[in-house]
Amino acid sequence: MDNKMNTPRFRNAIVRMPCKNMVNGITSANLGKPDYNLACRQHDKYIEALTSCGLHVDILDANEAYPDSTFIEDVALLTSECAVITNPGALSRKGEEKDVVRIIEKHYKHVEFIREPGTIEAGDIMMAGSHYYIGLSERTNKEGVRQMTETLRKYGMDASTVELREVLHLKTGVAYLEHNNMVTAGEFISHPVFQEFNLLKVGGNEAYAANCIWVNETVIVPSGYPQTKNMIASFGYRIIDVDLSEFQKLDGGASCLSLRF
Ligand code: CIR
Repeated sequence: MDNKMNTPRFRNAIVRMPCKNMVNGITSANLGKPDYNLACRQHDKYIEALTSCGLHVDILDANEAYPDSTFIEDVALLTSECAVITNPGALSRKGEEKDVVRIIEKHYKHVEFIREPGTIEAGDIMMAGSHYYIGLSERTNKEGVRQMTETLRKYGMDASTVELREVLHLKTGVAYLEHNNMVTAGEFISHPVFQEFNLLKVGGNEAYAANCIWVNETVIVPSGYPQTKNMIASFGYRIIDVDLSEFQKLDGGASCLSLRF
């Protein structure tokens, strides 16, 4: 990123190919097993979308040892000042972060680590300028939040905590689109901490689309949610929609599939 105070400009993304073992990923969605081949095609389109926003995309090989490893967002927080490697809270995801360190070290001089007993998954962390909102969730514990906050402060950034009640990760239900605009769904619509933003409120029937991503003035949204798409477009953003049905079956959305920096 060029500038932490103003609108950022992302230049890079890292993604990880889905693995065949994704059919055994963690899920609460009740939408059936994902189709691996279709997931790979959807993932290719997702990469195309990132590329069309001007990003160079590093594509890591699939890792069959970790069914959820395509959701690479959870294993690192990449800021303008430093990278922080997380410690996932889900048992089957512990260790998933290890083989992304090498690629991150190519891009970052400062690489920090969250350590036991702290757990954190970066799907719980949302950047808004140099401030980071950190969800306290089933995956992210108080010690993880403490370590992350301390690390961010060390590099001149700051953080505050948001307690989650219903969703898996913070960014399952909220997305910052820069320019003070924030997409919110469910429990976050009336959350006091977000009332200073211009809230784009997503209805319950389209809640999955609240997990969308701002990439250099384009917003990548999951396809099939026309009200959310039109609402975001009406604010002047370019929109790309990508079918993410196979990732939705594993509770994953647009943010989870990449690290953007
Ligand atoms: C999990 O439960 O860990 C995966 N099945 C989904 C992770 C989604 N990641 C995200 O929201 N950042």
